[in-house]
Parts: sequence; C-alpha cells; structure tokens
Amino acid sequence: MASHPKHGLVTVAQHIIEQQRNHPTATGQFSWLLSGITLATKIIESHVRRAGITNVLGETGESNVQGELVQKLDLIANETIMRCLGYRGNIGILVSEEEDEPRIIKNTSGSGNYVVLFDPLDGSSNIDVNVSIGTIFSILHKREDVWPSDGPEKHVLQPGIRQLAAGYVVYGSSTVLAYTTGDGVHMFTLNPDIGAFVLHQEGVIMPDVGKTYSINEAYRASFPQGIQDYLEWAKTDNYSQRYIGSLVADFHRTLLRGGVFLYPPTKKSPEGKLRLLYEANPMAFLAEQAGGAATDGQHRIMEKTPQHMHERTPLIIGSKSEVERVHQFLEKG
Ligand code: P6P
Repeated sequence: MASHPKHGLVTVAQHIIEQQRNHPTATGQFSWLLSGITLATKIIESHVRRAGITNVLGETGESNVQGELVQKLDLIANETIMRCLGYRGNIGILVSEEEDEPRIIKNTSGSGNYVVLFDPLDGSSNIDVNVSIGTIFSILHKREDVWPSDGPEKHVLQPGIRQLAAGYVVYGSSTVLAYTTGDGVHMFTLNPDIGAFVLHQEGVIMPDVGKTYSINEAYRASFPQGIQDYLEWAKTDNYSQRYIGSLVADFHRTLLRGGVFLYPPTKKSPEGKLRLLYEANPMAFLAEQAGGAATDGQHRIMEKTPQHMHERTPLIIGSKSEVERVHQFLEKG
C-alpha cells in the first residue's frame, strides 16, 4: 500500500470530523459519539495489554445472557464502554452482548438520538492464551416513528442497512481500529507513544478473490450439505484454512487478504452462533463498504430485520466472488 501523505498524521478524531463534512446535515454530535467509543477502546486496550499482571485474567464465575462464562475482562470492557458513552449526552440507548436488556441513558438535554450496540470484548475465551480479541460496535439513529410509550426495542430492532456507522478494534500485535460511516472503510493504528489512533489506510478494498476459508471444521458433520460440498471443493482447489476463533481477528484478515469466513448453522447452534445486531451487522457493513459481501446463506445480512436483541444468525462474509461461490454450492446442496 503506497504511503499516503496523511498517514501517521491524521488522528481518528480529525478523520471523523473530515468525514462528517461529507454529511452536511451532521451536527458534530456523531463525531462526539465516535470519540467516546475510541476513548473506551483505548482504556480497554490498556487492560488487555497488562491482563497477565493485573489479575484480570480468567472467569468471573458468572454467565451472561448468552449462557457463556463471563471473563473478568468482558466485564471491565462492558463497564468501560457504558461509562465512556453514558455521559456523552447524545446517546439514548446502549445495547451490549453482556446485558440482558437495553440500557436507557437518561439525557438531561433530551438529545439522545443514537443507539449504540456493541460486543465489548469479542473472542474473550482467547484472552488467557494471548490470542487477538476485539471490540465491535454498530450505531443506529433512533427511529422517528416510535411513540415515547413504546419500549426501546423498536429503536434497537432495525435492519443493518440503517446503520450510520460500524467498526471494530482488534487488540492484536498492534491495536487497529477500522470504521465506516458509509464512505468507505478506514484503518488506524494506536500509537502508544502519543495515545492516539493514527490513520494508516483510507478506503480499504477487500480483494475480490482469496483462496482462504475460515471455519471451525470440528462441526463439519452438522454443517448444511452445501457447506460440506464447498469445503470439499476448496480442498481440491488448493485453498488454505485459517481459523483464529475470534471473529474480529478472522474478519480483519479476510478484509485485508480476501477469502471467506463462515459460521454456518450447526447442531449446537442451529441458528448460527454469531449475533446479528452487534457482530454480523457491523461486520457486514464494513465488508460491503470494502466491496465484499455478507449473507446468512440465503439473505443479505443487512436486510434482515431482527426479531429480538440477542438474535443469532449464520454468517458467510468475505470476498464477493467467494461468498457467491459458497452460495452456488448451497443452491446445489
Ligand atoms: P467457535 C468468540 O467466542 C466468538 O463469539 C467469535 O468471536 C468467534 O468467531 C466464534 O465465537 C468462535 O466460535 O464455536 O468456533 O469456538
């Protein structure tokens, strides 16, 4: 990637403001909101980097609404985001993987027009073995056609095509933020010397082909026949298999190198394992903005209307031609 004169000099805060200039109706509220998210991820990063020495490794002994054992860092990440966003003054509703119900933020100014949905620390089962993990976020505008007496669900259960922005931070060998507001995907690296995310790639384009598939083949026997047939074909066509078991890390590689990530329905997770609102939708927005595709094996992820907050979905996401090839096998299967 050719070095860009802006690289290393533009912080994510500056970039967000520049992006907002492309939206004449933007009031700066949005930029203020996104800066709350980047602040939270810098705090989370500081905990992740020192996990082994600050006794935040391991489980809390509790389970979350997903029925998953909650890691100490999950709770720290969740509370950090809740605190950083709760006082921004322009957010109305926060939805977290770690919380059963939406958290309604009482805004004195009454301008809480945004809904922020997030997985505070995705891949947390990898924390104790030092594998990359990440934070995923999605931003919606509250709906105009909802009565105050209606519960928060109507604002939350919107299809992914209504996202205003989406992104993730991957806490890997370096800490990288990727985000989109619908004008392409842009990437920033956290410079620990100055404590700022600085631009390193604008307008990221996912390669249209990539001979890599990413899937947990331990569940192969319970995959739909079309997926099993695709895997057979890929092996005969010299594909590589890469699977980290952390969606943010597997997606980040797919976004940059091309290929396809698949989490199909399995016997253990007949609806798929990944959550529509705060995992599949934000990744689908990024994938499409980078020229890729994201489906559930039948429908475009971003056109699915959620029925409940923690709804799960199968996910096939990556290079457009690779996703289309998987669909060809599913149609035959
Ligand atoms: P499996 C992590 O727990 C996660 O939610 C995603 O980050 C990841 O893609 C998936 O689950 C891994 O699931 O069943 O392969 O361990």
